[in-house]
Parts: sequence; structure tokens; C-alpha cells
Amino acid sequence: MSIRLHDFALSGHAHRVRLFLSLLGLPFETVPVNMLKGEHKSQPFLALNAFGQVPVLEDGDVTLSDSNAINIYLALKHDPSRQWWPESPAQIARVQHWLSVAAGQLAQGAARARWICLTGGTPDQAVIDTAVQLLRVMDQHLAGQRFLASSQHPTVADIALYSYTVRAPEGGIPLEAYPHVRRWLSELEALPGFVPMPSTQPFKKPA
Ligand SMILES: N[C@@H](CCC(=O)N[C@@H](CS)C(=O)NCC(=O)O)C(=O)O
Repeated sequence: MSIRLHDFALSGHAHRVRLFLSLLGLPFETVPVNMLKGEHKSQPFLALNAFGQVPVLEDGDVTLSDSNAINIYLALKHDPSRQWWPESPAQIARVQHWLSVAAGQLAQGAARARWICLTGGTPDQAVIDTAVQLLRVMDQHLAGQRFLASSQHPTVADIALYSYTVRAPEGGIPLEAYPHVRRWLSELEALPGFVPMPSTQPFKKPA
């Protein structure tokens, strides 16, 4: 049974799943969801995800939403090496810590600033401050450790933080001041199967 990804090219949340499927070498079918036309709030899409958000993954009779939940599923189901989702309680907790950061400070900071800029607005200072504080913490952390939750290999934590961090400049947040973050981004971009998060220009805000 084939894997289907309900995807929107400019969504960093969707990119997390697209990227991870590609890194795992899993074939999948893309079902484009045109968020600019409001397709994510249509009845057929709401039947897949009542929150009306991309991404959604269908794997046979399993339907999942939430990028991080989907990537945990993919890691547990399709990564026999158990590299991407660790086994020890302490390591699992370290990965989960960063997944919480991705759903918290990253979403409220860099991801929000980017969306506001792409739709023609100006992020307020609190949003910028949240993004900058996270980048400072990440830079300090990555100065002492190769990946976010492991010194040896990437995990789903790195996938969760990658997409919106690399496109933070689209939200008016430059990355020059964070050399360890930039080194970490480059290491992820060198992984076999890596697919980039598209860069984009501001567009009209969806109605
Ligand atoms: N927790 C969700 C968040 C997904 C999300 O916010 N997706 C955005 C696109 S980047 C969306 O569909 N927004 C529409 C909405 O919230 O109504 C995840 O990790 O997948």
C-alpha cells in the first residue's frame, strides 16, 4: 500500500515530512493541498484532519496528522536502524524536548515571523525576540554537540527544527550570527536523500 502525503510546498511543517520520507528512501505520492485557495478547510480535507492543517499522511489504513507525530511513526515503522528515534528513555526525552521546542518557540518565533512577512505584514517585537532567543539557545547547544539530541547522528528532533530555521531569513531573521546553527544546517543538507525547503517571496494573504 503506497504512502500519500497531503502537502503544501511552502509549509515548513509539510517539508519536515517530505524531507524525512526522502531521507528514509520511502516512495510516496504527493497530494497537493492549495492552502492559498483554502483547500485545507474543505470538507474532504477536514475529514482527514479536523484541525484543517497540513501535513497529513496516509499509509494504508493509517491516517495521521501533525508533522512530528507523523515522523515518529515513520521512524518507528520504517527505520530498522533505530537511528532517527532512539531507544533509551533519556534519549527519547531529549528528542521529545526538541519536538516541544519545534511546536513552541519555533512555531511562535521564526515560523510565525516568516508567515507574517510572506503575507505582507511586519512581525511584532515579541515574535522576533522569541525567534532570536531560540537561535541563541540552539547555537550555544550546537557548539557543544553535533546534532540537537545526539552527538553521533541526526534524529527526528533535527528534522523538526530544520525547515523553519533555514528559512528564518524570510521572516527578517538573519542567520549570520549563529555559526553553529549554520554548520548544523549544512550537515543536514549533506545527508543522502536531502530535499530542500523551497525559498519563496511574499504573496497575497489567503482569504
Ligand atoms: N502541529 C501541526 C501544525 C501544522 C500547521 O500549522 N500547518 C499549517 C501550515 S504550515 C496549517 O495548515 N495552517 C492552517 C491552519 O492552522 O488553519 C504540525 O506539526 O503538523
